[in-house]
Amino acid sequence: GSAILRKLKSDGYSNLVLRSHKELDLMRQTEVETFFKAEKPDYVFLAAAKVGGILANATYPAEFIYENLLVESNVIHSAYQTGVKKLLFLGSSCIYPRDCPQPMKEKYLLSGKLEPTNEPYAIAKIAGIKMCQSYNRQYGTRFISVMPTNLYGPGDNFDLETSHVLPALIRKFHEAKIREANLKEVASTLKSAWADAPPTSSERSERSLNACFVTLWGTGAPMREFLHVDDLADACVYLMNHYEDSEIINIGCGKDISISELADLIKDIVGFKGTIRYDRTKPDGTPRKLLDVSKLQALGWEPKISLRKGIERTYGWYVEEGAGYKAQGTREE
Ligand code: GFB
Repeated sequence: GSAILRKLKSDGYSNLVLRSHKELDLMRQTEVETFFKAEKPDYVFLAAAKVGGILANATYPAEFIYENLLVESNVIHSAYQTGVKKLLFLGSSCIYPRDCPQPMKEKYLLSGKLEPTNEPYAIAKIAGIKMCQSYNRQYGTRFISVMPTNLYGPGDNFDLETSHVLPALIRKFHEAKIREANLKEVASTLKSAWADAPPTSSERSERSLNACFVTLWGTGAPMREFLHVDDLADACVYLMNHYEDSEIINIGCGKDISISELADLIKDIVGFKGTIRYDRTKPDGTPRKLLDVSKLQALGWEPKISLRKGIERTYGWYVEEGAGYKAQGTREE
């Protein structure tokens, strides 16, 4: 949501109707109806959702299905009632079947079983798509649904329990780099103390290992596609202006990498020198999630931010503002 707002402002759009989560709770039907009747917006970007990484989805399935169903029902229905000219609904790539042929084409929606770790969230997002399509069919509305791949960027949730993988790894490597630097400092002050009774080399390597490693979840083998939120926002505004179809449309970059490759890239950008371990008690989730973006490309849209550049920018933001930023992991209007 905040990336779309940045994009609209930089493109010179004015007359933007905004409410924070505090000001308007989209789960409250009456509040939403009152807001739409009073403001009568022409165009609506429905980015608000309860979102989270693999563990948050598995731990809070009731919240993920309940909150998302309420938010999208209230907003889509009020948009219809008040004659909104066009609405863009943001879905997710997890709406596709777990064992979907890759890259995933729009036509594979509802062609197989969903990934169990995020099924409640995916079902809520599929319900949102079906609402848009049904309202278009019965009432002649112009509600479009876009399916973004895994997103990252400034303003993300960096909480280690509830976040997605990319912000989690930025934080884990950053904090490990600080531990690494502290350890070096401690080692140099202890050097003289160790002169009489130096630790054995195995003691020493045990100590430095404990301080200088980062633990990732799962096996590192799953493949994921990542898109910077500013590219997503650019695509959303582009589609609001150029896409009219009821059929869903994917938004991604068309390239994926394994979680272990992603970890190596973030480790390099952050400048951490230690080792990576894998906690195999944590789930891997979907083995691969790569979107087929040919439909979007045919409309003339391409992403502009490479993964390395995007992570560098996001890491810069995290160091400057992220540590003090209130983690969302919840709805954002
Ligand atoms: O980003 P993520 O949480 O969600 O995890 P999904 C992606 C992969 O990274 C999984 C691994 O295989 C994780 O096991 N991973 C490794 C980690 N280390 C970590 C870590 O420290 N934190 C996290 N979070 N993951 C989500 C769905 O699936 O994708 C949502 O649960 C949504 O519904 C979102 O659709 C886009 O990509 O697996």
